[in-house]
Amino acid sequence: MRRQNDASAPSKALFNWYPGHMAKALREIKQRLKMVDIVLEIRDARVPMASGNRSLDEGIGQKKKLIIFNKVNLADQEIVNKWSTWFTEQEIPHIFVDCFDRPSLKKVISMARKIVENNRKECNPDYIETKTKLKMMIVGLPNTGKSTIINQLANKSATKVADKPGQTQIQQWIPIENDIDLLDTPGVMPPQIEREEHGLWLSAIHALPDDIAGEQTTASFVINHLIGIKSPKFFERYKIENTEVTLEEALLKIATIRGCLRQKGLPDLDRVYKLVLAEFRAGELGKTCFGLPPKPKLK
Ligand SMILES: Nc1nc2c(ncn2[C@@H]2O[C@H](COP(=O)(O)OP(=O)(O)OP(=O)(O)O)[C@@H](O)[C@H]2O)c(=O)[nH]1
Ligand SMILES: [Mg+2]
Repeated sequence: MRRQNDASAPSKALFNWYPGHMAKALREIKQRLKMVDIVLEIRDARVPMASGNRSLDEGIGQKKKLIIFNKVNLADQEIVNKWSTWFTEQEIPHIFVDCFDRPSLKKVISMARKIVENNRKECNPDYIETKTKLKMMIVGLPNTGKSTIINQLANKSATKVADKPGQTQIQQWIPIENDIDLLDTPGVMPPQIEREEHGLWLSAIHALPDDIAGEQTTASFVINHLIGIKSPKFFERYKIENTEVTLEEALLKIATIRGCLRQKGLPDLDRVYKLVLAEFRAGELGKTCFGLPPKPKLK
């Protein structure tokens, strides 16, 4: 079921987006697993848990995996630190990166190489380290930056990128350095989004296309979130002085300050929704995360 421009409480089904090409992509990922040494799962640092995908995990099975939380430059550093501690405690290999920052991205390669080498040693105690080719598969939700990471590592525009979910449609091998091959794969959503809230988070970061939840629903959620966390950049950018502002007041103020007006000075809210989403996704309304790590269980 799809509804557009409806800010009322969205139904669960609203967020399910699993077109046929994703089922095919998942099948192809499973088929190619045998060919790779390690899977790099790309998630969004703003949504560390809900930008994972259980169906991908099941598909990957026992294959070694390194999680890369990309776009850390758009995330709240304090919350990122909490997540990093939590993933370390769970002994889940991971790294947070801004993939446009080359040195941090280079660490991905050394970490992946180490995991593969350790695994080879575990499987074969007589194994002697040799410089064999490293083959890595890049998987993850749509729009998390898989292709951008590959291009950054390859230092050229080897695969197409765009700020829209579903850009990559076919698998493609890309050689980087002399001894590494990376396999780019199309983004795969979970067949079911478990919590309504997660659908909103994934819409906000544009892992889901805007016509699934509707721009009004997603932009209203984003504005409420930014008011809730009192994001200074949000208030500064739209010159909103009252941090207790309501959604309706904020929408009117943004329309006025940014000239999103129809005839007779009426606010053009559709333009406001688009503007807020574009500016939020570009990081101009402040760094933020959705969700916190699970609390430790009381013993
Ligand atoms: N700010 C920021 N933007 C990023 C980063 N990495 C990727 N992007 C942007 O995210 C958008 C999506 O990037 P893609 O590489 O096409 O994402 P993808 O995961 O390959 O997407 P699909 O092919 O649709 O699954 C692009 O606009 C990139 O410029 C990052 O670390 N920081
Ligand atoms: Mg891509």
